[in-house]
Amino acid sequence: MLEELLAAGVTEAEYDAWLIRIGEGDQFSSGFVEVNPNSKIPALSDHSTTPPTRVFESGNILLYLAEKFGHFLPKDPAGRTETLNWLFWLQGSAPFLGGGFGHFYNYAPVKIEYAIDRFTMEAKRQLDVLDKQLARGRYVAGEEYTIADIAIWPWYGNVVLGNVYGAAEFLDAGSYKNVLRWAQDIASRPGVKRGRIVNRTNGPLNEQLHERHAASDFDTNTEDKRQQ
Ligand SMILES: N[C@@H](CCC(=O)N[C@@H](CS)C(=O)NCC(=O)O)C(=O)O
Repeated sequence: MLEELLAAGVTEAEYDAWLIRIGEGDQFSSGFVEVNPNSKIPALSDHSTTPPTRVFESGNILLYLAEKFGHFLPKDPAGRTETLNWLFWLQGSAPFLGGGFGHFYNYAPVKIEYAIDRFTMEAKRQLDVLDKQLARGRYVAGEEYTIADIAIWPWYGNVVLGNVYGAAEFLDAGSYKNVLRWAQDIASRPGVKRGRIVNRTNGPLNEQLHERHAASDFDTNTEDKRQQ
């Protein structure tokens, strides 16, 4: 979202992205808990206000930034409501995809057939819902790129592009043609190409920017450069 705002010319969206290593428990440190008492990433602290404003829950972070800077959330009531329909849809659905399907299919140390079947069925049902919606327009909430796309792409976009869980074939991702077309479309956006590598600690070294404190970090501080 912040890279998209900068790409849209909002210079005030310049930001610091600090790395919170959840595998090492950084999310339980007192400083982080002050910003998000629920100890989950992402969390935002807006220091342009006095006192700083804390924002947690990814959906609320997107809404906060969209309203603060006036981008990616339609102003007309119908467009705004449809965008929020899909933003809230993502917040309700993603735990089934990540915590359900992703966990039992990919991460769980024991493979439980019933759990895999249950969450595969649900993940495919959600992909079908999204596919039907994307048959109606270029983006999730219509012809305009919104915070609904920004929220949904990292989950369902990455699944159909084969970037997470190694499950694209298993889920028959190619059959969700509209989701795939949308996922590829969004993947080509310059802001998305930059944003997806921020705070990333896996994958190719040139696609890992552990911390981002200035736009120039994309040129100088990716892990391939830091480890030279
Ligand atoms: N509903 C939250 C979910 C955030 C969430 O689950 N974050 C995970 C990483 S994807 C996390 O921080 N896990 C750390 C932990 O559970 O200790 C949001 O949308 O912001």
